[in-house]
Amino acid sequence: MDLRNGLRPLGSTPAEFEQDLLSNLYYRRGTTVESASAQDAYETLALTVRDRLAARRARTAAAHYESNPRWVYYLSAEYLLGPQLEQNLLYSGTTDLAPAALEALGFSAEEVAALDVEPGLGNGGLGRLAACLLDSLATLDIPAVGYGIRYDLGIFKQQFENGEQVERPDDWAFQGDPWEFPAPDDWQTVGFYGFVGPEGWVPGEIVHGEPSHLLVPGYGTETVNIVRLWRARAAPASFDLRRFSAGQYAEAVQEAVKAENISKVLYPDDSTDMGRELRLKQQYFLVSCSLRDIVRRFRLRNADWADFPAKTVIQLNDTHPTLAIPELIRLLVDEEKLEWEQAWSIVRQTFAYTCHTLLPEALETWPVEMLGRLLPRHLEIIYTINEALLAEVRARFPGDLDRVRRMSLIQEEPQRRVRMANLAVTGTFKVNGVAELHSQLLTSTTFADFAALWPDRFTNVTNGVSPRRFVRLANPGLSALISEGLGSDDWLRDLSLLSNLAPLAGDASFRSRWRAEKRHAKADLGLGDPGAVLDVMIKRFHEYKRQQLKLLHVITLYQRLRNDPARFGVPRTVLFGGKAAPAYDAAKSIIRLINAVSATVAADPRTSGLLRVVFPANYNVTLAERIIPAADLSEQISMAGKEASGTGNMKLALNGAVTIGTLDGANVEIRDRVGADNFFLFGLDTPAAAALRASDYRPRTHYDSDEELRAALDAILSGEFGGVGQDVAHSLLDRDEYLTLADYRSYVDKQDEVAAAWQNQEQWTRMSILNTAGSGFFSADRTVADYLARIWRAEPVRP
Ligand code: 7GP
Repeated sequence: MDLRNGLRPLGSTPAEFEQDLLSNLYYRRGTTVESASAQDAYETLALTVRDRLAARRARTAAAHYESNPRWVYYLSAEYLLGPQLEQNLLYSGTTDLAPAALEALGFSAEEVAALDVEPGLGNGGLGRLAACLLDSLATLDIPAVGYGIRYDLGIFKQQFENGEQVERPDDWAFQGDPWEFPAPDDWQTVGFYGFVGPEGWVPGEIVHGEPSHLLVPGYGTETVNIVRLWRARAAPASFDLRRFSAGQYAEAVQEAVKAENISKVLYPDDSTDMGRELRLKQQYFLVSCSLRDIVRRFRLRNADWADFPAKTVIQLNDTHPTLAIPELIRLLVDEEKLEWEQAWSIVRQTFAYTCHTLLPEALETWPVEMLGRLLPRHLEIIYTINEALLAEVRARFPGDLDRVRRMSLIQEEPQRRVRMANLAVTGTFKVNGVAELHSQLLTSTTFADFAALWPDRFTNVTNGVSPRRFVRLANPGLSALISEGLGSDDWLRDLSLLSNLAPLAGDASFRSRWRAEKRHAKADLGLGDPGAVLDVMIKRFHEYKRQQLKLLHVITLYQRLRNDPARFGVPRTVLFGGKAAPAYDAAKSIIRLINAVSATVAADPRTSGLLRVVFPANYNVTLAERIIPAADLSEQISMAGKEASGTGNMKLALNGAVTIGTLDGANVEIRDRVGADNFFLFGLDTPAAAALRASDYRPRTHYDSDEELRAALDAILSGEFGGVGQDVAHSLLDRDEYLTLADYRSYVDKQDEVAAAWQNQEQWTRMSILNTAGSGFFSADRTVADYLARIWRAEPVRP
């Protein structure tokens, strides 16, 4: 019998949906209508929706098996998937069925939706990009699997105590996660430590990797892909029964606890030495489990290793999974007994690497001593790769010892360390940056030596975002208006169609409806003053992103309000959102100062109705989806040459926010597409910023010469804002690493233009519509199409 066709189809009528909900409540949840809690209702709804996707998953897997396609494997230490319920309702076509069925159980859709906890398995842009790419891979019917780690504790919950960030654990799966399919029988073993003997590596410690997967449905297609997440489990033998019986309870579980710590927590920061070995263990754990799974999947339909690169492309999401390169060599040479040359050639045709940064301090390196202790065989392999690399460099650039030193996989001074980015470039066939400017800077600065050796290896793939999550789900009102304006909702699968909105910017009645949608979104957020510009800066806290520049502007506005009201401009609500790495003191000081300024401004009756500073705690995907639709002004004000791309900038522009920004990252491309008239540009560009940095930059000259800047910094220094923030002011006056003071005047003047533009609401709305109309390029569907054309070369398979 054809089991696939034997699957009973799940109904799509309200009665059938209700029936399924009921039977899931009884048979799978094991409870009854009378005793069902809201949590029961939520989990039962999740199961009912998930079943519909699982049926599509079964058909997808069958089609994949049938066609034995080329696979795209995405290896990422982070995924910021966002809340699952609303997305899966939309993608399974059950959004309209759920409320009535829940009602029948005695629950409202809202109270049930509020129980949907987002899996915060990532820090920021890199993790959210991974989630958007998986969404688009499924939407484009590409056979793909995402691999990651199922951290018990995701990105910390941010709370403010006396204005300071405090971090609380995020036990996101405490009640279980109804969306995931655990497969405890499918575990892999992972080794650590030990030694290299004549037969190869003999690990000294063994940990099990237990997978579970989440469904990744495509939009408007049958395809459902998966993301497979690994969780560390102690081998059963690691429980010491003898000690337990002797009453030594802690000692009895010591080994098991150590093993399971590997997937305990997502690292919110890698800037401290503490826990670094554990982080390296996490990276190898991810790589080892995933490669074994990839090989198992290859073998389902293939026998010959020579076919591996044709059937497999593995994308490394930054350097965190770079150990996959030596690990695949180890599997091929030590376990499969291939020759080194063949193994190296397979590796070099299989992996590709995406770099997500321009900060030199964010390029990972590991102490040789640590890596060699944890993974002795991998260190040998890295040395062998390095010998070949350096031989090639010497042959191409005879006598250029400094170049050899720079390109080596091993940094010698001040401590011997393995340079993971160099390894990633050496072991892959393509390396991409994430925006045009970023990719140019990678080849002209970060990887200039490698680009000289292998120019064809480098390419660009500009980031994109999911229009389903960040427009359709986040902003249903505006989405309906867009669909009406365009005559269909085809734009959700072809975002370039948004360009057809441009003529509607000239239509006064369309503009007034557009404004009404912005007003609704603001009211939903509880920031309902429609007369005030909602000025939004949402992103991780980092000095290069320059939240401190926005804050200086806020202080200047506050001082104008008191001393020179004529220069104040228009009413504003300034909204900050974001987390700082727990060990990043300078970023935490900026957070504390923002909260202090917010309190001072709120306590001053003169600001009433004119200036507000709000900073909701714990910015995450859930909150982003509420803030982005409401925003009027998008702050993208990093020091030029530092932000690789940005993706919040795209989400905000797509939802009709107008950007004030520097020529950095993808801002450059956004401005090109929405038009220079619809973008507020300020500040030094990359060459000017680099030149100033290289010169004898004196931030104090700006303090001395600019009265408003001086007043703002003096206010901080004098303790006017709850007595905090002096450290922020001193750091700006003494060092100003990211040229905040140099860009202050240009920024504040540009903000005055923003205020003037806001006074003409018709003109502003025109700009807003043209931002949406011009942003169709920034769909993650286009990003995936570019990855396919430039790197992956995989074909769609439709179930
Ligand atoms: C971020 C970049 O900072 C951001 O500009 C970019 O849009 C995003 O990746 C997606 O490409 N980088 C990270 O989140 C990160 O952790 C460290 O980078 C390597």
